[in-house]
Amino acid sequence: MLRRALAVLAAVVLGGCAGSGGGGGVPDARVETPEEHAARMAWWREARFGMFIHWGLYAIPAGQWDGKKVGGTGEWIQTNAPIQVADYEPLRDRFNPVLFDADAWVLAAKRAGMKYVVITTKHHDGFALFDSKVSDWDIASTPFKRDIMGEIAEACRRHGMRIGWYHSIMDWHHPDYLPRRKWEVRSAEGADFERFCEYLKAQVSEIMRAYGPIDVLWFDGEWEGTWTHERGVELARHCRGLNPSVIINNRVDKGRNDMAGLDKPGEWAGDFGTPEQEVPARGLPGMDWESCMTMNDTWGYRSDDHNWKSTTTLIRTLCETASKGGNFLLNVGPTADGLVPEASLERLAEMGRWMDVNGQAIYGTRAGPFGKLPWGRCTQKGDDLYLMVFDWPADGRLVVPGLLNDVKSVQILGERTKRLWPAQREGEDVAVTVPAQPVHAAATVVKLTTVGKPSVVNDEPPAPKSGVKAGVVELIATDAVLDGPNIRYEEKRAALGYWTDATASAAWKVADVPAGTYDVVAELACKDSTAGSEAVFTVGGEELRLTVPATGDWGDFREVRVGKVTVPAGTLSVRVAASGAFKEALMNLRRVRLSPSK
Ligand code: FHN
Repeated sequence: MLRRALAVLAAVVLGGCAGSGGGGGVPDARVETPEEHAARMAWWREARFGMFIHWGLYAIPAGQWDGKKVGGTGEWIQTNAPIQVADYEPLRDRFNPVLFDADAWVLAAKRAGMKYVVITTKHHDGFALFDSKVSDWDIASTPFKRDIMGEIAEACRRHGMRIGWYHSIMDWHHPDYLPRRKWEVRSAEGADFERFCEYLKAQVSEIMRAYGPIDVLWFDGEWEGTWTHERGVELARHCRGLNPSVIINNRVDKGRNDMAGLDKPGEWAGDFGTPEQEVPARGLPGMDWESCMTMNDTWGYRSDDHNWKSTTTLIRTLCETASKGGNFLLNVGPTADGLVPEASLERLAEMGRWMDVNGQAIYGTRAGPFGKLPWGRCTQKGDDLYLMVFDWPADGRLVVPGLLNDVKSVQILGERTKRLWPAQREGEDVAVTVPAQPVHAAATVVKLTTVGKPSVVNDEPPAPKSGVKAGVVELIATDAVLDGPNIRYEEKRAALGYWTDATASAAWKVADVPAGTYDVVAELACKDSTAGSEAVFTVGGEELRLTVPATGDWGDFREVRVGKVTVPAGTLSVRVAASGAFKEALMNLRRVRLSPSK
């Protein structure tokens, strides 16, 4: 699929839009070879760690409007309040971030061990942080006037960092963008989306031409119906035509499976998948991907968001992401004055101290060979295994399960004696003798060099847990096929969560189900204030409806009887979705069980 997707992108860049009969007027459609693609992606795969920056007019209200708190992330305040365009525009006259210092921001990223910076040139509110020749809804029309993109680009080059531009397709300001928000008074009369696409292309051309070669284009806001696969393929072609080495994310096109970030099967433009606020349970095998996350709960600055993830969590997420072969794009949301919040700077500095010692376990590594490790994660580079140990063994024995190789050497990164540590074989496992105390509480890295290419017995991802056991059909959250926006598997709850969109669904297929009548039970949780949504369980050909009950909070799971069904023998399809009344979220769902009726 990846090679075909590359062919799509390459053909778009170098020839007509793939699958569209060669439009675009560029005759020489040449497919980028895997070697050329690998060369283009090389620095990005090496980097593994970058800084995301969400900054714009929304930093001024910082989550409040008309004296009231507005829910949601800071950069969505225009829609969440909501704020009519005419009432949002005066923010332009107040944007004067006199404390903005591009070098300070870029150095904070560099000292954290990050290798690239991706900053919002334009978010959904349409406001350009650069001096645009095609709009006065831009930085030049503010008291600040300075060209933020230019200063960031120069600082990145000064400090050896790669440059990424985030650019939103969705635009809540431009009169030609459609659809309008439901709450808008602004008429859609005369709006011409084709004209908007020309405007979008013109601004993308500006940010690609005005600042020298840009390394990453990070599109977003691609999910609305007006943006199409054809438009995405054409925009990607246009960008690669301006800079053949630019790397483009999958949100330029329509291939993103929402927050899960991975491409739906098919032929989509874009070089990497973009899971958001999570690390996919099994990574995204066979494709490049990057998990983007906030450090607290918001992308754009909110003055009231103090829910900061600990540095331990951030370091372990970096380890988790790299151990599955992905990049980690960690966000900061600067204030309206131009300062990165102190809490962010503290965490970045602490991550940097960890990376100073352990960076080799992250940079240029690929996914480790193990399916699951009880004590931590693992990355690999040639014959070196970087065992990133979160739970340090109290007995001084680190057991590496299923490692078939003999061990050439064992070092512990940052360990003061710099000595080698003994390893002995124990059946299929290798036990490494380690000191009583870890080097770093968040993650201590044991670098184990094998004799020959590492191979392990449990290199398969965990087998699906769903199936028929003793006549009972168990459907486990982790095996569900998810569809629709936001819904995702939450490791820490071993359940499906973020079921915040009424179009989302979870589905299972189970073979060899005996014919019979079954009682259907769901193990679910639902916060009291959100209870009452209507769910439909489609089991085989029957539909069971459930009004989702309150269970206390999102982590309070209990078994709820859904109903009774009769099914024929064979493969059974089960699907759970919202149907009818819908509150903020449908439920958190851990499992569905069908037990033979007594
Ligand atoms: O709606 C945006 C959101 O504001 C933020 O920019 C994130 C970052 O990946 N992207 C969209 C939500 O998926």
